[in-house]
Amino acid sequence: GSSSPDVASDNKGADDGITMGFAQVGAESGWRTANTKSIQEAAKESGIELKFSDAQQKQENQIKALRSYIQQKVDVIAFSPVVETGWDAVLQEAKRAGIPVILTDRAVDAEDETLYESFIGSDFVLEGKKAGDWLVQEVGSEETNVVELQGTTGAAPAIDRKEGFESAISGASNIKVIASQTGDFTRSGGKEVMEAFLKSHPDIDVVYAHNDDMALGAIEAIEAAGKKPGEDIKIISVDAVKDGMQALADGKINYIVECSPLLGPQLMDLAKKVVAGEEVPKRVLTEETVFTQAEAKEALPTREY
Ligand code: GZL
Ligand code: ZN
Repeated sequence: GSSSPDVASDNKGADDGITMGFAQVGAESGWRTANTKSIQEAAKESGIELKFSDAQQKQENQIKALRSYIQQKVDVIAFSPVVETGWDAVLQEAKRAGIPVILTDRAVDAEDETLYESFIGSDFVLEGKKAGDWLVQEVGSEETNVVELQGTTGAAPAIDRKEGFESAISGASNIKVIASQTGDFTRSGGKEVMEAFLKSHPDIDVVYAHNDDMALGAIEAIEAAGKKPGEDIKIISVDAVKDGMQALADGKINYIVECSPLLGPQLMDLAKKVVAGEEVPKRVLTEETVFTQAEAKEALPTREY
């Protein structure tokens, strides 16, 4: 045989033309931007051709994108379902077309688990629990009024972060959620809802925001009302994107539960295995931690997103 190595075997990872159709939620938050970047970079690095769509947070746009990928006969479909329900029909169509589906970031409430190969994402209930656990140890027996900025109505992270937080504080009768409303995971949403909360509740002690973007909007509203975020009104948030971590380091947020958007590399590995017909785990959990103000100061310089 020839002495020189076969060139084709050298460029590791360049698969013979896997095409992935990815239907993204939108560009609503810093987390989403980082998630999109991770997916696009990982596709490039792994030699997978990526067809990408942004649904502006509308389910009908995501379903349209999924249908177009089915028509284009891509090798694998991946998406982050903006809400948990309403996917069975289009997932059945993908199954009938023989195109495997991988869920990333958010889950679906599909009864039939054969409609997708794997779901890679965080445990949102645990994220909510971590937020509540911190508050319980932080306030002790002090009477504490909490207002909650919920994520997108019907989205798995919104449903589950609410559930996890409530379970963590359920044993502390001194901690009460006096108001809870969706800010749709955006800064403007968080600001508008917080302005309304401040008008109707003079006695707010804590804000629990389901993501940093809404927490950053709430900070603007709190400062506009002449109060000090992080002191007069404490803030707990989820994601740990750069802007959130900066506010944490600056003392305007008190605690952030990390939710990693860097799902790209694991997604591409899963996709290659799925297309090759290899067994993959039904559930892949993302690694993530928590940050206090001191830990944010330390982590900021090397923060990837
Ligand atoms: C969580 C992700 C959420 C982020 C928000 O995995 O779905 O959506 O927490 C984003 O910032 O909008
Ligand atoms: Zn559900």
